Amino acid sequence: MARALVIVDFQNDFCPGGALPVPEGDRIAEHVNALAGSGAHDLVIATRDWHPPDHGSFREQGGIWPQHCVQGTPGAELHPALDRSKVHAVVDKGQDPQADGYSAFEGTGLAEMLRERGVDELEVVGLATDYCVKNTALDALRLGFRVKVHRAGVRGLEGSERALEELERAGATVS
Ligand code: VGL
Ligand code: ZN
Repeated sequence: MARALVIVDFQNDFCPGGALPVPEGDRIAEHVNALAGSGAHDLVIATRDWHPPDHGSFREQGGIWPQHCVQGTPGAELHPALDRSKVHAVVDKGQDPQADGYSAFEGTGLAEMLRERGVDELEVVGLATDYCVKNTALDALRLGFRVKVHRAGVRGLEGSERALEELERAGATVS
């Protein structure tokens, strides 16, 4: 069986200076790069929040977020501090204008990609702990993957602790 590292939405718009900045979002880089380069994963995946310009989660469309991670814009690019040379595949999420698309499993084919490669265990890091990291990890647990979340590799919009507790209750390992 195989293990994958999933780096959730480590993008410019979720880092300081971006459109929807997560406090200290850029501070995960060192831990994430160390994990990606550790050789402990058979597959390293980076997800991108990848919204159409009229995504329903944007305030202009009646949603709750400022416009962020619009497909093809600099804000939607992976953060430059992420060592791309260790990333095997990029998975784009949040493309359906009508769906929140917080989870990297929503409409992406990620579960099939992982199963094809025999992955049964996921290590999850990235941004934001309380939205896309949480929803991705909860979906992974529901789908039957073992899930480990690295505290040093996540940051939240409203903090991380509540989401990490919820993930532990749902069966994830938090370290
Ligand atoms: C996210 C809010 C809106 C995330 C994405 O990546 O956690 N949060 N879109
Ligand atoms: Zn989004």
